[in-house]
Amino acid sequence: MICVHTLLLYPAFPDTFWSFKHALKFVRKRASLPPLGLLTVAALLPKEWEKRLVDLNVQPLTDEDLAWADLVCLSAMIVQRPSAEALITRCKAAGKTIVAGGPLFTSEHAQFPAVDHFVLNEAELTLPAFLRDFTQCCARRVYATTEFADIQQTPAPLWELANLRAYASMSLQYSRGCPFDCEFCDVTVKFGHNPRTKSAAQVIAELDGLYRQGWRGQVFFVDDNLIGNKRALKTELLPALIAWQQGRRGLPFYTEASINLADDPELMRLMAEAGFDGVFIGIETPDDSSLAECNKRQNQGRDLVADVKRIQRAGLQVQGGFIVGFDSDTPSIFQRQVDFIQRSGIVTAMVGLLNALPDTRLHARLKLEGRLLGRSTGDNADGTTNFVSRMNAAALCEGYRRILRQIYSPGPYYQRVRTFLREYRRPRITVRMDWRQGLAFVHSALRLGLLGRERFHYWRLLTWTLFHRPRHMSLAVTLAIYGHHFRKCSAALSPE
Ligand code: B12
Ligand code: SF4
Repeated sequence: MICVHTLLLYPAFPDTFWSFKHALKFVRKRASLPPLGLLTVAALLPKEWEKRLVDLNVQPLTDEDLAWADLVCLSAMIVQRPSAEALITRCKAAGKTIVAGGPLFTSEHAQFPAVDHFVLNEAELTLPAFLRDFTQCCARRVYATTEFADIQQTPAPLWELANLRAYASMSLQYSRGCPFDCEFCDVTVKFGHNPRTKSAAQVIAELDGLYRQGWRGQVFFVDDNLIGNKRALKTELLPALIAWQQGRRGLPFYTEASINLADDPELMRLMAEAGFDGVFIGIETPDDSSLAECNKRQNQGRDLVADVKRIQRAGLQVQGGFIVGFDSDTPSIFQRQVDFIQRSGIVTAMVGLLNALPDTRLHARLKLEGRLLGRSTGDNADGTTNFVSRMNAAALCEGYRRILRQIYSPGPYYQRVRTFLREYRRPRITVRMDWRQGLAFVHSALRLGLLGRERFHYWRLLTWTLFHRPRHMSLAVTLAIYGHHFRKCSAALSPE
């Protein structure tokens, strides 16, 4: 077998709410998470091939990297399109062969004429055929499939290719797919409705791998919906994680799940016991007709604030995704979203404008109705949308900005942190305090407590926490830093 020098390339993210760029500076980290897709692809490539990862979010691509490479493997989400296009131009100018895969190319490969080969959908299924043809010098341009992979066969990601210290968190995937069917979601298009899970032994082996590499921080389970298969979770994975955490300092986990988590006290208890301390939930909207419109049936007819509080009381911080711009939305939606977010104590509230991603049912409907305006930027929180909304576009845009101004301005933001800390039960496992946390505190005291316009709120929060929730002090500082990031991003979108 020949040895191919393979350069795995991950384009830069723009500076968005999800980049956490302004918060990462406080802890001296360069990016939130490593590119798990590419690390998984690396594990699927022949062992004999030499591999190098360049994640542009943590390091630049050098001419030496390019000169070294025989083959470039490129991955990207839609939001990374500008950086991906620049990388394609640079790699082609250097005469390199490019193989592209991942969400951007799986949805829109026709828009990249300069790319040599597309290995689309799940690499477990499409990469073997490409590798076979490539080594026989007869590789086709496109490899795609409509099947879903058996992820019990997926190898552990090659963590050793990444500089773990550059990242705030590690990622790990237990399942793919989600049983629900929200109209705007492209996860189910790409990964199906039947949640496929890895075995508990695979996940434990991946955690062992991370631990061996010296990782002692947070781990994000990047599942679309961790609780898609509750039975496997309760009987296999969570007991295995609980056992794994015993006898070691342990790693804190966070994940994504649907709101019906609140209906299952046993599941919440097991998750907290296993080390989960946070969960991202697509709340979307407090408006039942908008929920019906997008077929988010699991959120309908519920007291969503009470659900959130139940999850917080179980020891899981809820981060929430919210959307405005549904056809059913009326001008009252903006204030209702703000009120909801404030009452729920969801500190990390990611509010976006509805966008139609390629291949989704929403995209198909809007196309049929003649309302599509063009392609989405891939970031639903950049204040743009790609279809003609029912509400007047200027009113929608202004209402959206008003939400951001209100929820991230210091008064309501810090109030929300207190609302949350009142409910939240301290998680079982926390990250060990190290010099980075100490530095983050000093940095925040200077930047936010001395120079920031939120200084009054900052010290009020810390004093309140000291007296009422002293064990949450480090979390309070972290959330104050997040607030700084959110304010920076929302100010860029919505200058006062
Ligand atoms: C983790 C994650 C993140 C992390 C990213 C961390 C990182 N460095 O990658 C964070 C939290 C930062 C994030 C943010 C966002 N994300 Co995100 N994220 C995910 C999530 C949940 C998991 C991705 C993952 O790691 N999967 C595990 C790996 C193993 O799977 P994979 O990447 O798909 O790779 C497989 C294949 O795609 C393929 N493959 C991938 N790359 C390559 C390359 C080659 C060469 C080959 C051959 C194959 C191949 O092989 C792999 C194995 O099968 C996905 C949901 C999902 N199910 O994909 C959304 C998802 C990727 N995110 C999405 C979006 C929209 C966003 C945001 C833009 C949110 C927003 N504001 O609207 C932000 C943007 C970030 C920013 N800074 O601006 C969309 C992307 C849609 C699209 N078509 O582009 C997804 C699909 C979720 C969704 N539908 O909403 N995200
Ligand atoms: S619950 Fe989340 S992952 Fe599942 S279909 Fe809805 S938006 Fe997609």
